[in-house]
Amino acid sequence: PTTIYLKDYKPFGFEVTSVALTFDLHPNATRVKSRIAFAPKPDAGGKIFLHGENLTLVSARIDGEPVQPEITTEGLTCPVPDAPFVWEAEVEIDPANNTALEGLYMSNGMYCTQCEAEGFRKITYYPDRPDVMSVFTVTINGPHPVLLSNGNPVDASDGHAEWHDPWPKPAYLFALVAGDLVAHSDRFTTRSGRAVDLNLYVRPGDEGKCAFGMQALKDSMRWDEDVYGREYDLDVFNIVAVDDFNMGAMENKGLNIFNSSAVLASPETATDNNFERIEAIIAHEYFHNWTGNRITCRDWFQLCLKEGLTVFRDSQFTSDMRSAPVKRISDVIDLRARQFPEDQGPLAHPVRPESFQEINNFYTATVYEKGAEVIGMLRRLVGAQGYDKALSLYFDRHDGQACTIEDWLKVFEDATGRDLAQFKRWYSQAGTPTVTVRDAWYSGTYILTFTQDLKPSATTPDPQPQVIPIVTGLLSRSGEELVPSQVLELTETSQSFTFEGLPERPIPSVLRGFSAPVVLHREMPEEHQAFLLAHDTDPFNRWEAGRELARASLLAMIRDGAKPDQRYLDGMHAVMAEDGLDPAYRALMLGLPAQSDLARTLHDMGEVPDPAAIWTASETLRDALAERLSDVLPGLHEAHQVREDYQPNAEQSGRRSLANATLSLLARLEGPARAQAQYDAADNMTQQLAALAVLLREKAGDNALHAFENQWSHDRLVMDKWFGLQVMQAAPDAVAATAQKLTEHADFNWKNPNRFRSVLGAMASHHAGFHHDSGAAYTLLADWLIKLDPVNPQTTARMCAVFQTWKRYDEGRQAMIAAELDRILALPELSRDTTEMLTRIRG
Ligand code: B3K
Ligand code: ZN
Repeated sequence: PTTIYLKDYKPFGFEVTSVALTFDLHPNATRVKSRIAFAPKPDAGGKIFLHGENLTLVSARIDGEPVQPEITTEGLTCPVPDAPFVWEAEVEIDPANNTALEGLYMSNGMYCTQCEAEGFRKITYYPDRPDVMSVFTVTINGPHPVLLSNGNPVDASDGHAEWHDPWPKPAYLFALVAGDLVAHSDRFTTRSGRAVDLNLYVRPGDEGKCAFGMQALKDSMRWDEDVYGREYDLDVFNIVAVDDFNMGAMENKGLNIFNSSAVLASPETATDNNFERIEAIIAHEYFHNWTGNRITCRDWFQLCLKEGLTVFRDSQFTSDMRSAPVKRISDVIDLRARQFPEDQGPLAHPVRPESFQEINNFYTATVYEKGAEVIGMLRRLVGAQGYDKALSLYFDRHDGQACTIEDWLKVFEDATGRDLAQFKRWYSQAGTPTVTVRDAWYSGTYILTFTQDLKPSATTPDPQPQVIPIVTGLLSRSGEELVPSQVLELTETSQSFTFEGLPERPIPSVLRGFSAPVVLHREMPEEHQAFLLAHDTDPFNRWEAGRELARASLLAMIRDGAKPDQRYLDGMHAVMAEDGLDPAYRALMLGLPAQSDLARTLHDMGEVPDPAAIWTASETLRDALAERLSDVLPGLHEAHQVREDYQPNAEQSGRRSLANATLSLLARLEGPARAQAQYDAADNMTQQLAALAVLLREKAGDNALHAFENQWSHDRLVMDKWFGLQVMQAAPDAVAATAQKLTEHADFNWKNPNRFRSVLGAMASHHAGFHHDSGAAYTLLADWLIKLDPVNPQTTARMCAVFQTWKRYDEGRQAMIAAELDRILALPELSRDTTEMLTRIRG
């Protein structure tokens, strides 16, 4: 496979002045006619290269004259005039057999597309690169009631539709949908008075799951006007729900296409978490209209330009719509679970990678989530006003362009006068910095000393110090804020910050709000964490203090056979008794560090993690927590029942999450009766699924499991939960067998990415089950990756990442995993996607 380098970037030799496409739809023989106006730039060189894959070329003309281009598996090359010319081609494609779900494909009888990153070349010959932007007109012919493409509708009759998108766009934002769909419609009037038709298209039967997504869309449109001054720019905004989809959703101009799991929801079928995720994804795709579509990426190395920024914007939106501290804590949990392993293992790459083989492998937590963290740091460093100024300049200066990270940082430099040369290392260096903090006190003077350390990695062999904003406050022994939060800018390898004239030695609260994506080591007494858990005024750090106590307790239990730490248990008891504290926040407090995260910590300490020991310690600590809270759990459970009609808002879902967290702990004390009662009475999926999870864990779930299946066998999205939960709640030694059994279920439609992930993804995320010393889960997963790769390389490659932490474990496990990796790598026809992933992981 060829490696592509950022340093080799060259602009395309032609302007594309206009694009007209005509689709004659047929499941196995769709005809695509293209008419593309090209204008050569001075150095065009007399011939053109157009990408094209899996296309049958029927005819090609230049200025009306037939031509015979030279065709390879990657595209075609053709001599061209040195003046503007019109390229016309007709190709045939086979959507019904496109199981990779990239390009034009079929899902349950409907046609749909996925072009990002390089899928348009599977539709027709074209310069399929994001810096080539053009205006598209699309005609669709086919016997379907709904025929959609980008932009505004210009003409429609039976079996025929014409669309025109006035905004120049790269081909990756092209979309087409055709099928027997129904619309849930609404309207939105923009700030300047443009009336926009909104439609959410779904398969008949799913109409009842649209209202929430539509409201989220309207909220997003209003929010982007209010907060970023960005208005929508077409007369229609369409969203389509598709069952077979490789990721969450796609921001095609004016025609967003969604995995149905990322948009469809009703109280009976979706959980509170589903609702929140849907709201965030709708916002994310909508926000791309400005950050991604109006301003796009010059090349795929700049992916974080649109993704980091759009994730940052959707996090701001969720913080505004719901609870900001709860959102921040959830994002950090997610970052530690998904991005840290990537940054600290063989797949580590900078937020802006400098080389790749298959770009689809770089839609990663590093590009997305760390990319968003980097913008959060930038905003802290230049302040909210500086950020707003820079963003206005970004939109003014770059609207309609395909940009780079250099353009992005220049806007901040010009708007704020700040030099960002060192800050740019966040984009070019891979790895998670470790920051160590210690303190000293000399009669009234308090000194905090920080050191930063970044381990060399394949892509960053010689790491340099980064700019790390560390938000810090100092508390008195009675919990008063002696020095309010301020940003300490760590720019050197080691640096001290001095605070004078303090009345007493303070307790520091460091890295408030998780102000930088680092691993923080506090060289301080553990009593500090107990104090901060009780007193910190920063909600993130208060939660973090609880986490740190839990982590320390678990590590001591694992390494020294210690008993659960009383300070942690007492601290939790005090927090649970604080009635004024947001229930959602208290529910988060009750969680433990992820078992995979404990494995990472042990590995960092130079030890070999034992997944079974981590599991046992976590279970023991949860049992101890239930014991310690036994006097308050029934009251908490009762007080947080929601008796009003179900609403998926933050307030109600917060109460449900605390009630369900207490239900789960109570079952450890008193058995499954309460969960069974909740299951029987449940009238929404949040309550039903939470109860089922407890019943399964308590090995009392057989009846409920059957009832659930009977009740929901007609609903694909709900059945995904049924499949997944059984694996998630299995004991470690039963995980592989449970997953194996489920793959034999008649409804295990493995070609559907959601269903595949519901079983095999759940298995891989069960730390102790996946790493059970039998190795059964490794083998089962490898078997299925081998089966899926020829059908859907993208989803296969993505799932390979679960092996990325393999070198943390003992020799026996490493040998078993290596054998599975080698078994897959030995396949003669292995996809480029999977080959790249496994080669990097294998090392
Ligand atoms: N931009 C798409 C992701 C495309 C993934 C291609 N393999 C969704 C998003 O980030 O909004
Ligand atoms: Zn995105």
